[in-house]
Order: sequence, then C-alpha cells, then structure tokens
Amino acid sequence: MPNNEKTLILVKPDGVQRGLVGDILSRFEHKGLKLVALRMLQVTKNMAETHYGEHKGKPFYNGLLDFITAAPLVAMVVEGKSAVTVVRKMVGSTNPEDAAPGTIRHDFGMHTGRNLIHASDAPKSAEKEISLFFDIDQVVEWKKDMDYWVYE
Ligand code: D4T
Repeated sequence: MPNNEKTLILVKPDGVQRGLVGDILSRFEHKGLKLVALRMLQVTKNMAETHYGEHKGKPFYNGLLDFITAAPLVAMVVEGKSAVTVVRKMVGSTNPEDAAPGTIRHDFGMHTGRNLIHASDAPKSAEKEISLFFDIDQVVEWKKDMDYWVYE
C-alpha cells in the first residue's frame, strides 16, 4: 500500500480516568486503521521529559509533566495509508474549544490541559515516539483481512 504509515496515539490520563479508552479506540478501528500495538502504562518523569522535550521552558511545561505522570495512560500504534495525517485530523486542534465537531478533542474535551489524546505530528516523530513507548517486538505485523474492503 503506498504511503503506509504507523503513528503513536496516547489516550492521556484524563481519557483513562473518564472511561473513554474504548470510545476513542473504537473511532480508529471504525475508520479502518489497523491496531498494531497496545499497552497501558504509568509514564515516568523521565519518559515524559523525553516525550515533551520540545516544550521545555514553556509556561505549561511543568503542569503538562505533572498531568501526564499523574495516572496511567494507554498507548497504541495504528497503521494505515497516511495514518499520521488521518489520525491528527480525527484528534482535532490542541485546544478543544477550537477543535471541529466530530473530532475527539471537540467531542470529549473542554480544556487544552485536559485534551485527552496525543497523536504524532509527522512520520519521523511517529517513529521516535513509537520506540519510546514500545519495544520492537511489541509492534505486531499482521494481515488485516478487512483491508480488502477498506482500500481499493
Ligand atoms: P499533543 O502533543 O499532546 O498531541 O498535542 P498537540 O501536538 O496538539 O499540541 P502541542 O504539541 O502544542 O502541545 C502538547 C501538549 O501540551 C498541552 N498544552 C499545550 C497545554 O497544556 N497548554 C498549552 O498552552 C499548550 C499549547 C496540550 C498538549
């Protein structure tokens, strides 16, 4: 398949605490993306600093680290044609107030600091982020028979 990509998705601690993991995961399944990795974990301060390194020094940085390490989150990898772009569109704008109706952040969120979900913003960052959250053997290569009915 041309432009086949993998991307990292995190259902952040607010999504887990609010019982939205199933609703959020099912959106990606229903879209036609292939789930290739899934785990629940408590993110350490070290991991959080690596993941959000680009935001170091910004006013929201410390609060962001506290939030993402406050309770377990669910990490997953999905795969499909242009998966990075497709997933970012489904996630919506960073601030749920600006997110379009039908996006996850619009439909479930109220505030930027509790915006439920993270998704990689480019194939290169996806690769880096996937390797932060998963060992290589935790990402499963499998043939989804349904793909015949999803892609021409
Ligand atoms: P992530 O990285 O979580 O998918 O979000 P985005 O890619 O949409 O947005 P981002 O990198 O600019 O922000 C990362 C993360 O920081 C939180 N945040 C952001 C915050 O708490 N206050 C703020 O003012 C901003 C800009 C939300 C997402």
